[in-house]
Amino acid sequence: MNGLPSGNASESVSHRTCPLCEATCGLTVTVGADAAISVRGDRQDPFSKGYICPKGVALGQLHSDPDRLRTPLIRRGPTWTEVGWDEAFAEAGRLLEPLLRDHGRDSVAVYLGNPTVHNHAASLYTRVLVQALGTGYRFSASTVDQMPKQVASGLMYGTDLSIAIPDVDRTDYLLILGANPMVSNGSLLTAPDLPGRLRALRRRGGRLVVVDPRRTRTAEIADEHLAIRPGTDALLLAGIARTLLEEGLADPGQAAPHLNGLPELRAVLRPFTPEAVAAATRVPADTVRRLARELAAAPSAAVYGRIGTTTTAFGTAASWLVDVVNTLTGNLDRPGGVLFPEPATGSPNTTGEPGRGRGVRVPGSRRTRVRQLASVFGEFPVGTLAEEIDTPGPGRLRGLITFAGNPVLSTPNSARLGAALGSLDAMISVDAYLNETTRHAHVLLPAASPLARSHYDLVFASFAVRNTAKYSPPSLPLAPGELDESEVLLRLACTALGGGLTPDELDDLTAADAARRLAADPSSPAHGRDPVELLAAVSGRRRQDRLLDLLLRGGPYGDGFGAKPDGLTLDALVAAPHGLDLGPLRPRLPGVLRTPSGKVELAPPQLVDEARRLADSLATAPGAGLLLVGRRQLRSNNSWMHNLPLLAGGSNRCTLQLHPDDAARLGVTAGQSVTVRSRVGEVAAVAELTDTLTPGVVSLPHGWGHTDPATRSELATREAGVNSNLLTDEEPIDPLSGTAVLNGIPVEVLSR
Ligand SMILES: Nc1nc2c(c(=O)[nH]1)N[C@H]1C(S)=C(S)[C@@H](COP(=O)(O)OP(=O)(O)OC[C@H]3O[C@@H](n4cnc5c(=O)[nH]c(N)nc54)[C@H](O)[C@@H]3O)O[C@H]1N2
Ligand SMILES: Nc1nc2c(c(=O)[nH]1)N[C@H]1C(S)=C(S)[C@@H](COP(=O)(O)OP(=O)(O)OC[C@H]3O[C@@H](n4cnc5c(=O)[nH]c(N)nc54)[C@H](O)[C@@H]3O)O[C@H]1N2
Ligand code: SF4
Ligand SMILES: [Mo]
Repeated sequence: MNGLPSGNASESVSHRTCPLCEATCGLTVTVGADAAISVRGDRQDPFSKGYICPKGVALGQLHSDPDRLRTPLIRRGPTWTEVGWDEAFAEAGRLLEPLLRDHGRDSVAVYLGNPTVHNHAASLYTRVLVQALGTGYRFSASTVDQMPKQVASGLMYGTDLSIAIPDVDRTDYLLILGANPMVSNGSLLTAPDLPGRLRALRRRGGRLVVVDPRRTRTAEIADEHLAIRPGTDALLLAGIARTLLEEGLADPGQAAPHLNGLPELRAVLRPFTPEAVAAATRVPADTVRRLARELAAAPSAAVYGRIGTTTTAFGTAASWLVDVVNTLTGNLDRPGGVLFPEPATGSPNTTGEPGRGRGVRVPGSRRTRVRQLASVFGEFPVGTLAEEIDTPGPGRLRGLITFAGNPVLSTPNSARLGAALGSLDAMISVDAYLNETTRHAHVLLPAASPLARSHYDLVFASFAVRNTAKYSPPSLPLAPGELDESEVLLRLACTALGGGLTPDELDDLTAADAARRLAADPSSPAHGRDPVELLAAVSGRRRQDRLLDLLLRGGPYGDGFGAKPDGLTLDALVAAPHGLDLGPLRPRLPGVLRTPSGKVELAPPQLVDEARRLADSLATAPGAGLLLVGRRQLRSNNSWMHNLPLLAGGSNRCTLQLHPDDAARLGVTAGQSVTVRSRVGEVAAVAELTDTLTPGVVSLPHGWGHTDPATRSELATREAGVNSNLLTDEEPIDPLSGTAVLNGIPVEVLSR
C-alpha cells in the first residue's frame, strides 16, 4: 500500500511511531469520516507490540488543539500579527542581518529543545541551520539532561554516542539509579513498554534494585529500594567499584583484553571505602558491600543511571562509574549486561576504521565569554545562556533562534533567562505553541502537526534495547498554510546565509555532502563509489526522506546502493509499515571503539581528576538542610502537553512533596501553601505529605508554572502549577559536561 493511509472511503488507517518520548511506540492512527482522530497502540509493531501510554493517545488532541500554532506570527511590542510565510522569513532576515553584519556570527545563539531529536527532519535540518548561521553559541537541552553520559562514554569508548545500553530483556539483575522508567518510559534506554519489561525481569526470577531518594513507582515494583541522599550516586558507585577490586571480585570477562587503565582505576578508587561513602550517601556500608557482591555473583547484571545521576555536580563521574561497575563485573558488552546498539542509519561508532579513532576532545576548545566555561561537543552549557545575554560588554549575545524548546521553564534560574530574552534585538522561534519562551520571539514560526510528517528515529536507534528500523509516512496531509519543518529550517538557513541560495539548492548541497561522506567511509557498503551515482539512486525522494534513504542504504544493514541486493533501503521500510526487527543487541568489542588506543579507557585523565574531586567531597560533612529533587509525571511531557484535556488534572499535581516528619518539624500541614526558597528564587506551592520521600528531601515536578499571561494555552493556564526552575541555580555545574545541577538543590520551606 505504499505507506499511504489505507481504509475504506470513510476512514483512513495508518501506522506510525510516537514522537513524544524515547520509547518510540508504534501507533495506529485512524482518521474517521468525520475527521475525528483515534490513536491506538499498534499490535503488529515488532518492538512495542501494542503498548501505548496516555500521551500517545493524546496525539489526536494535540493535532486538534485550537491553541496549537498554525500561522506564522510577528510581534511588535505586545501585539502579535498573523502573517504569511514569505513575510515571516523576510522579517527574520531584517532582524538577523544587521546583527550578523555588525556584531558577527557569534552574536546570534541557537537553542535546540528536546523534540528536536524526536523526528528526522528536525535532527537533520537543525544541523543545516546551525551550520548556515555559523555561530559558536550553540545551546540545547542536553546540558540539562544526558550530556554527562555522553562525556563519560566519549572518553571511555571514543565517541559521545557510544552509550552502553542495559539489556533489560535478558539481564538477571538490574540496578537502577536516578531513573523512574515506570513513569518516564525510559531514557538513554529506548524500550517500549519498559513497565512490562521490568515486570518480565522479575517474573523470570531476576532482581531489580532501585536507588532513589523517593520511593517511586519503579521502586515500588522492585525487590529493593535504597533511599540515597541526593547528589551522592557517584560516591555509592565508587564504593561498589572499590569493593569489587578490594575483595577480588573484579572479573571483566570477555572485555578484559580490550581494557586500559585498570591499575590507575584501582589507585584512584582507594579513598572510597564503604564506610566513607556510607556517611555521605546514607546507604549503609554493609549494603554497599552486598550490592558489589550481588552484582559480581549474578549470571548477568546491568547498572543503569539516568536524570537523578546526570543532573548533579558529579554527573560525569557517576556516568563513568556506572560503566566501571558494569566492566568490573564482566557485564560490559555481553548479553544480559550492557551492549552497544548498531543503528541502521549508522553512528559515529559504525563509521570510519573499526576499533580505533580520534577519540573525543574534552574539555572542548572554546570558552564562554562570561564564566569562561568550556564547550562540550560543540555546544555551551545552557546554564550560561542568560548571562551571555544580560552581561554587558563586547561579544554579548543579541539574537537567539529557538527550536522546539522552552528554556524559560526548563533551565536553571529561569527568571533570569526570561528577563534576558526580553532584551534581545532579534529572537526567532519555531514551536508548536506560544509558550513562556516563544512569547519573547519577534518572529514565531509554527511547527506542523506531528501526524502530518514522516518520521524516523535517527537518534533513539542508538539507545535501543533491540536493533530495529521503522519509517512512518505522514498520516495526514499538511493543513493549508502548514510547512514541513524541513522547509522552515532550510528557509531560515538560507536567510542566515544572506540570500544567494534557494532551499532546494541548499538541500542538494546537503545531500551531496552526505553522499560524499558515505563514499569516503571505509565501513560503508557504499565505500569507493561515485557520490553522483549514490545521489542518482535516491533522486526519487526529497528533503529528509532523501537524506534518510542515503543513510539507510549506506549504513550497516544497507543495500550499498545495489551492492547487497537484500540490504536495507527506504523502499524496504515503506513496505513494512509496522517496522522491522533487526535482532537483539550483539557484542561489538573491539570494533565499536574509536579511542586512539583502540582500548576501553577505564581511567582517562579527565575522569581520574573527577574521581579526585569526588574524593575531596568526602571531607565535607553533609549539610542538615532540605534538598529539592524533581519528579516526572506520567501524563506530562517536560513543559508541554499541558493543554490537552486527556492529560490534564489527576496525577499531574504540581505539589511540593515532603515527608510527614519534616512537615511536623516545620509546622506544615497537608494542603497548605508553603514558600520554597533557594539561593536564586522562591515559589509558593501546595504541600503534599508523603512517606515515599526520604526525610530531608522535598520534591517538585519541573515544567510547570504556566502563569505568564502573554502565553496562549487556555487549559494549561488554568492548571498552571509553579516553575521549579525558579529555584534551581545556574552557578553549580558538572564541570566536564557543563550540565546544570537540577537535583539536590538546598532549599528552605516556610509555612505561609
Ligand atoms: N528542574 C528540572 N528541569 C529540567 C529537567 C528536570 O528533570 N528537572 N529535565 C530536563 C530535561 S531531561 C529536558 S529534555 C528539558 C526539556 O527542555 P526543553 O526542550 O527546553 O523543553 P520542553 O518542555 O521539552 O519543550 C519542548 C517545546 O517544543 C515544542 N514542540 C513540540 N513538538 C514540536 C515539534 O515537532 N516541532 C517544534 N518546532 N516544536 C515542538 C513544544 O511546544 C515545547 O514548547 O528540561 C530539562 N529541565
Ligand atoms: N511521563 C513523562 N515521561 C518522560 C518525560 C516527562 O516529562 N514525562 N520526560 C522525558 C525526558 S526528556 C527524559 S530525559 C526522561 C527522563 O527519564 P528518568 O530519568 O527516568 O526520569 P525521572 O522521572 O526524572 O527520574 C529521575 C529520578 O531520579 C530521582 N533522583 C533525584 N535526585 C537523585 C539523586 O541524587 N540520586 C538518585 N539516585 N536519584 C535521584 C528522582 O526522584 C526521580 O525519581 O523521561 C522522558 N519521559
Ligand atoms: S510511552 Fe512514549 S512513545 Fe510510547 S506512547 Fe507514550 S509517549 Fe508515546
Ligand atoms: Mo530529557
